[in-house]
Amino acid sequence: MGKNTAVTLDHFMDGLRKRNPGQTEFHQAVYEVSKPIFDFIVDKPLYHEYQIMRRIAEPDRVVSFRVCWEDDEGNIRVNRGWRIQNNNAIGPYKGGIRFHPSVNESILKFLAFEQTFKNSLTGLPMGGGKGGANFNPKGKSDHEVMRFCQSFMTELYRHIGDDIDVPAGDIGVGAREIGYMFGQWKRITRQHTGVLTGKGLEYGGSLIRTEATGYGATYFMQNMLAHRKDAIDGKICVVSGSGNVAQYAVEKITQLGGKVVTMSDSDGYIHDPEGFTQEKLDWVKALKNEKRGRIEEYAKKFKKAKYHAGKRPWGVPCQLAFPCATQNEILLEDAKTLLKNGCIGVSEGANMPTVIEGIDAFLDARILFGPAKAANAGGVGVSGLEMSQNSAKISWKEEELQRLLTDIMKDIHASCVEYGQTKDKKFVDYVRGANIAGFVKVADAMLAYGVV
Ligand code: NDP
Ligand code: 2IT
Repeated sequence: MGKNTAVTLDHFMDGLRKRNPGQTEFHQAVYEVSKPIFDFIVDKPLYHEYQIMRRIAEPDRVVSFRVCWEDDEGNIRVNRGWRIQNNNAIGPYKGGIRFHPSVNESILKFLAFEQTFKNSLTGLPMGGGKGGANFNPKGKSDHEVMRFCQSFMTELYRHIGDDIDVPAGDIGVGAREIGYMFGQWKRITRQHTGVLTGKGLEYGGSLIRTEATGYGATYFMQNMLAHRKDAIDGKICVVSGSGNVAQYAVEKITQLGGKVVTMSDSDGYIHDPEGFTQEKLDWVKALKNEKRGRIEEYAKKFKKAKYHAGKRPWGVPCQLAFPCATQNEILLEDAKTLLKNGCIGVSEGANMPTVIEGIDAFLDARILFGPAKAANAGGVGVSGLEMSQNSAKISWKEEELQRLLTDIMKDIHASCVEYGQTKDKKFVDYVRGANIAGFVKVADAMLAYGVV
């Protein structure tokens, strides 16, 4: 064995930045994970000798391809698609597909890297992957989206499989897109298996997959609060986003007695001081999912609410914050504002919504901070359950799935406490806990395989 034991975090990060120039989101995600891991493995030479972090931070493969399609006016359009297969040490690659104009290799590499640790935390046998395209579904007709999805799958199909790599939804990819992609996969391969998750209930989807990420992020907050003998009931909550994750976070928070006063999209946020009810939320679901409208409409319909164009909701005073839109949406100054206004808990429904300096501010203030890979793992957790149902050719009942989701979130919380609690038991650093708990299983599987 060589002498790789002396590598420091700085040296490791310097190398990573040099090998991946300009991929700032990827650097950020690797740094967030590596900080606690390098501390944890300082007296564990095997992980150094076998270059475990270096290997997890080098995707198994990055597939990039052209996606050509025809719009409704007969113009030929060209986009770029990717699938990043980061690590399959503990199970088939698994992770969502994102369609958004901002998508690039750096963003997908950060997401695939994060997914590896998140999936490990769920306790289910899933490796980490992510994919997507720089395609903007906004303003496109259903048939344009269909043609794009078909063209995307015409290349992607050769890289995936129910025991190889199982994609799902993410930003810009919901039930409609999964349907079009699954239809094309089935057509090309003549197979009907569980190769995608988030499928419609008629063709192999699982109950509560739609709800799972938002519900799960709320359960994670509930678990963090319960650990401090506190609860969501009666607390003012600020939520960002108005897509899949945000909608079901708002639903569960409201059911648990929290008062949600904001939702947002990329154009601005609405502030409803009276708080959401199920009725108002159902209106938002129809606006977003069926009419594909903008959140601004909410303030026209519900007169007590105000729309704030071009702004994020973090200035609205709250006790709990649920970022559920996208990466880097809580900057350092937003974190400071939240703290100043009395925020005591953050549960990240989105992936990497808080910048590193913001995370440090939350940890320094010792508030409850649930990092994405723990807090939003309920979505991929139920995807794992969808895979199990598909391979066994059965469907579990809703009650059973609800119980399994709450158990998954409880177990993730317990793993974070196990690895993240300070010696005096006065504080849980959930960032440290989640990263180490996610790392150990993947790392030990890699050690078992030797050098591959
Ligand atoms: P959706 O596409 O359903 O909704 C995304 C929401 O975020 C929309 O309100 C969208 O606004 C807003 N948004 C997207 N990009 C930006 C941006 N650049 N700036 C500001 N707002 C933006 O996606 P999801 O709800 O599925 O995903 C939200 C987050 O949750 C993402 O970080 C995703 O990775 C993460 N996640 C999703 C899971 C899932 O199961 N779906 C699982 C785990 C994590 P607009 O309509 O204007 O684009
Ligand atoms: O970020 C995520 O965990 C997801 N987009 C869901 C992945 C999945 O495979 O369900």
